[in-house]
Amino acid sequence: MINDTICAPATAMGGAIGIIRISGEQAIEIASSIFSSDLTKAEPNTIHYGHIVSSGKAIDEVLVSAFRAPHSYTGEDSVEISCHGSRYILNKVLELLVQQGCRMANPGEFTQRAFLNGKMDLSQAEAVADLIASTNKATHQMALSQLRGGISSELAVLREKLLKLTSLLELELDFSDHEDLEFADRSELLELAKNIDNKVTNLAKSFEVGQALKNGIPVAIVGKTNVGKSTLLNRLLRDDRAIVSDVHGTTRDTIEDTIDINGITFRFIDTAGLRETTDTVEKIGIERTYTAIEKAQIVLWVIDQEPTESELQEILEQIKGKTLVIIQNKVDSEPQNSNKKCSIFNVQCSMFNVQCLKISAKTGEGIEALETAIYEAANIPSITENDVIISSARHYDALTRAHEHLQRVLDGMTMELSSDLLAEDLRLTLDTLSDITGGQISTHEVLGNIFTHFCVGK
Ligand SMILES: Nc1nc2c(ncn2[C@@H]2O[C@H](COP(=O)(O)OP(=O)(O)OP(=O)(O)O)[C@@H](O)[C@H]2O)c(=O)[nH]1
Ligand SMILES: [Mg+2]
Repeated sequence: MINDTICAPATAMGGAIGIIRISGEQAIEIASSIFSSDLTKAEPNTIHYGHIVSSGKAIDEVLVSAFRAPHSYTGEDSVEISCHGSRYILNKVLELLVQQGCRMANPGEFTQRAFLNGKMDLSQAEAVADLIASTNKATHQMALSQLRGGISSELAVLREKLLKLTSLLELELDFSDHEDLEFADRSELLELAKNIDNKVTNLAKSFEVGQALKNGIPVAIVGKTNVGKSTLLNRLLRDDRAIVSDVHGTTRDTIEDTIDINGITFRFIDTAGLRETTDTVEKIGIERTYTAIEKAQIVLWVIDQEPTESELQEILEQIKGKTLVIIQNKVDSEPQNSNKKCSIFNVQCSMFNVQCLKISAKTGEGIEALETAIYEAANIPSITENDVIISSARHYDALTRAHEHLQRVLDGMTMELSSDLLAEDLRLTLDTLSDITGGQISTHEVLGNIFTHFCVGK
């Protein structure tokens, strides 16, 4: 029901100030009924000082902001009450509001109303949740671009092109018996369709970057037992996260944590050291190491002495398809006269075109250079708020389906199918793309699914 009036705390409990949000037809009347002065004549976008009153007693000294439809976040009459952040006060005010006829809002219900009232499209509404959840510069930029309509405007351009293609094909159909009329060249239409498909595919491809930025780029730390993997994890996290000991096989399970390097989140995964073992638990741990390698984008292979050429080749064999950085640890315990800069190891690595670094996880030597190497290995394109990057699985799914429909259009065109057969797939492409902005979505189930991931009060 969209015409009831909802309320919810909009701030986390425990701050100096707590804000309660109310939205709906009765928002101003209900707020007025618990406020020390009359708000029903309040001008739009005004702030009022006074008290929240219950049975003639003041509960708190507050500021009340009043917004009139359609100029509010939800597009409805809305009120925000700024109280002191006490849990007691906030609960009391909410209780009074419910007594006066408000309903407690579901998660994301304010934003859902903003969408249903046409204040934003669905991709922008989703960006609100991403903006709140953003933890670093990259995720902030992505959410901001989406909120400002980045995806929506890219899709609007695609829509224009698809409509043009559809109408040109329809023209062929309508006048196909007029032999003397000339139509747009089929090869031109094919170019147009290819151009649309390229754009759709590129957007879908950006999902990989979007996912990596959102969840952190997975970096597995692997190698034989006792080489200092867990010490390295702790050093990178600047935290005593994993147990370190000189016993071989200390780490039995994968241990994950994230840090930001230059505004990008990396998810480091410390793993059980690789060795032959008969221990059942350790075996399971080692299986998990291989799973971690599979899932990682970057693998840091740690060794504690110069590898032989065959060892190096063995490592390269195991890490196919991943970005590999070989790390020789424990340089602090290397003999004084060993040349740290130029070794056979370095020469070999450059022969195999692999990055290699010498560090001491114990003293911190070489860690800064390692962080730079990890950042470079991630190969993240620099992102500005104007770049459109897909970070939602729902959008990715729609783009993949749109690409499939477009493929059928392209195949049909090369097979010179008639326009009416192509039109159906073109219509499906349009429908699928408009799922992203919410043009076609009306079922409660789909909307409910999207908005339950929001926090209450947003
Ligand atoms: N001298 C020196 N010792 C180190 C360094 N890094 C780790 N160690 C020592 O090497 C031993 C093993 O370190 P861990 O970090 O537990 O090694 P690991 O690779 O996680 O070992 P497993 O979990 O058994 O696979 C410990 O005694 C560490 O103190 C280093 O840079 N220099
Ligand atoms: Mg360990």
